[in-house]
Amino acid sequence: MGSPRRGWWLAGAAGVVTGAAGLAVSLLASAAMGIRINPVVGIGEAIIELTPGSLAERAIQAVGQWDKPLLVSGVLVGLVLLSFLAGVLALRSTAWPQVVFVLLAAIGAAAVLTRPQARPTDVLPVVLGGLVWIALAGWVLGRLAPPGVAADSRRDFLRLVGWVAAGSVAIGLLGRIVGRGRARVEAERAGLSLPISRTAAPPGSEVGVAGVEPWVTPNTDFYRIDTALVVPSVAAGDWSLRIHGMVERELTLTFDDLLARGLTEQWTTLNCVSNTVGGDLIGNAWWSGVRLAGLLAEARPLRGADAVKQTSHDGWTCGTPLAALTDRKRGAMLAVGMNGEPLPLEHGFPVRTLVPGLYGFVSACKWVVDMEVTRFADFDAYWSTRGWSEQAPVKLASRIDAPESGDKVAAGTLRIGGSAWQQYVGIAAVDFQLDGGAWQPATLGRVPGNSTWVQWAGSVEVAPGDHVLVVRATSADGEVQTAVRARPAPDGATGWHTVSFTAR
Ligand SMILES: Nc1nc2c(c(=O)[nH]1)N[C@H]1C(S)=C(S)[C@@H](COP(=O)(O)O)O[C@H]1N2
Ligand SMILES: [Mo]
Repeated sequence: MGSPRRGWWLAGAAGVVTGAAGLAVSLLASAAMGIRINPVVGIGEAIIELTPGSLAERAIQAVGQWDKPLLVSGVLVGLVLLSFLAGVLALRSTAWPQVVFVLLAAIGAAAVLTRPQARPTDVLPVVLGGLVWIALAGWVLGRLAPPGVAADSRRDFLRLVGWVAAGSVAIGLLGRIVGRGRARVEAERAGLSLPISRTAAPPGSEVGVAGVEPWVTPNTDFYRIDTALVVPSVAAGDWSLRIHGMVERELTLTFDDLLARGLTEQWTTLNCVSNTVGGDLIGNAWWSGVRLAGLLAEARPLRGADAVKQTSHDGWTCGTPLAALTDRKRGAMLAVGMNGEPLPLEHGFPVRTLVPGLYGFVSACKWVVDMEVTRFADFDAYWSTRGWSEQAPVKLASRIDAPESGDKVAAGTLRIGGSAWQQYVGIAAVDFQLDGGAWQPATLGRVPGNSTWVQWAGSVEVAPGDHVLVVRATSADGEVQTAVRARPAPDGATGWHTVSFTAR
């Protein structure tokens, strides 16, 4: 392997390349997922937090505005040095680089997770980068371990390190591009002033039982489901929607065209067909948008059309019954606002479809750019080719939020509550049953219209011991929620939500 000195440098360089590869993957994942606290930011901010105030002040006085760039460079230099060390240690044993990189990943994860605003998912990029480190430590640095890289395979080793270095640079560049695209659209979104209002939950909608999920779901807590690995970054100025197919008059709308039609606003609950009984893939928001019934009336669908195939900017498709979009009472819309803000990027900025009463996978197309009026018989949408139904109206459902399964509560009078929903039909009543006794009527929160969930509340007397609580809703159509258990696939779960808890 040439002179020992050169072997030493080569090993260190391979270590640095390994370190850079994991970091590049992790930064790309952060950019793609829209995570602000990437590992470098996390460690930098952790250092700021851990530095005694007086020392930080003196440091800032010494370097002025350069404090942040210097901190970031410092973090990177630290990573380079430790990666170099990992490479050199690989000459002794394959285990050493693994130990160094696992430690580094653990430090990164701890730094990210201890940031005050961190969400648990913010750690995923660090985990991904850590996995790359561990894989490369075995695959690349493992070749350095005794007996070491033989002279004849030295060129192969250099080539491998070269490829990994080139890959890291490519991933790093991609991360910058993704991050910039997103940052540009985020900036545009922050500067948009839409003619939309912000509204608090209507009086009486909250039943006031501790533990019941709020009637309005804040945007940051709203469940998110989509197939996009990278959230599409579509600027409002670049967006347009084409309505075509079986229509007399094709329409193409820009974002300004859309706003010029005038916005309507409404409370609507959106839920996912994958939600299990008692699950939380459901949220309720104040949506601002343009009614689809009016737009489709302008396009004048042809006789025989029964569906609209919607396509998103990232190529996802769904099929929606034409009748649900043209039904003026239902209030299907192209939404631009969610809880008084432009749509968050994750929820479809700049425009997404919202159709009360249909599960999201057949209606709520985010980043929607194309609507083809057609026939169900003539196309397959993304999920209908994967075992899910072509049509999927929301099923009648109810949920217990308080108590939760496994709770230990005080014996005596217990306040219970949760929510019930069947959008566009509405909820007439909710009943609950304790320990197999008689069904008792719950009191319901007041709701505006029939397309939101409804909170319910009640009181039960619980003696010390184990208890089982069951809930069941009745729709405004008189349907009583079925006890028959069905899985989410192909068109939505059914069954009564049941909670076991203990009183003492
Ligand atoms: N472009 C696009 N839109 C989509 C999806 C998707 O994968 N891609 N998923 C749908 C599904 S399955 C649901 S439940 C809702 C979820 O909307 P949300 O993420 O805003 O809660 O979006 C729908 N719209
Ligand atoms: Mo969904």
